[in-house]
Amino acid sequence: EEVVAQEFKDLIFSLPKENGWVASYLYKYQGFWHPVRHLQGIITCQRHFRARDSDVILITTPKSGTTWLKAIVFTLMNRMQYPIAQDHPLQSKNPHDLVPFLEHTLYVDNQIPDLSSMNSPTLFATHIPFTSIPKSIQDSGWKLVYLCRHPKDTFVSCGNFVIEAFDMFCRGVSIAGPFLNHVLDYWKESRESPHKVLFLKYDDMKENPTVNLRLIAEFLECPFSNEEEESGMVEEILKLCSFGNLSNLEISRTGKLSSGEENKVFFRQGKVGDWKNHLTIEMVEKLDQITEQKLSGSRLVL
Ligand code: PAP
Repeated sequence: EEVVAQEFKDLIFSLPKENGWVASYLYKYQGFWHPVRHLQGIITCQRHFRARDSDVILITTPKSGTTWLKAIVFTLMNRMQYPIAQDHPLQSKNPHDLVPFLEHTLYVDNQIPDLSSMNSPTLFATHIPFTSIPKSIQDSGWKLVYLCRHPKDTFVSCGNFVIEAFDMFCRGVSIAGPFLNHVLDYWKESRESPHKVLFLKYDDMKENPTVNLRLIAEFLECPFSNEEEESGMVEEILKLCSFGNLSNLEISRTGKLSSGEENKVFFRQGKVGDWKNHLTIEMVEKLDQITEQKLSGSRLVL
């Protein structure tokens, strides 16, 4: 363990470092910025995680709608085991406690979990950028659902509107940033391997939730049967996982995650376009210009 710890310290000292605005410092590893604890988790995960063909991995950048995606996919994939009822796991657990993060939960603090006893297919989540994703995931028959959000709403959802934080976000210095590189890498992968990567947008999910839920179900090879469609299962899942429902549950208002964070921090407004209430015209112009430049030629429109 000491050897590993020393090896990690040597690595940390060799990496570019910046003052963070959510974490105290961010380190640039394989082209992306991470707080030290996440970075340690990523490296342990890269070394030890062995994906199985049936695994499903949900990928987001922070504040892109991770909580929502976890709730939806968990409910969808486990709909036989957990029918929608009063005792559904979402009634008593935050989605983050139902779908663990690889680098923040399972492989955090040098833990190496034994995943062999977990049910198959297993559902994991991560913010790891595509370049750093463990090789075993790339080599397996994994399915990956990526959810992105418009950079302006993502930045605002981070809850720090000071100009220094904004400038850093624009320079790409944010957790798992550069934000747009994270998005673009998965976008490209989804174009090259559409059967492996499903690319979703938060705004789109808000506008067309039923279409997107059916898309996810088909991608994960668990489409809704005619009976399920007729019984209103699609709408029921969306209602259970809606912002209005989840944010009002007792567990969301007063509960804490097993890691100690208060559940209420994951539910703020759940709306598209709140940036209009927080960003100045100059900020909007700057971020729009950076986004347009970065995405030009990619055929991705956010
Ligand atoms: P995390 O990185 O802390 O896990 P994440 O869940 O990715 O956060 O994103 C939080 C955003 O998703 C919040 O957006 P807001 O700040 O603009 O309000 C949060 O409100 C929103 N959110 C949480 N649950 C839902 C939901 N069920 N439906 C839609 N949006 C949701």
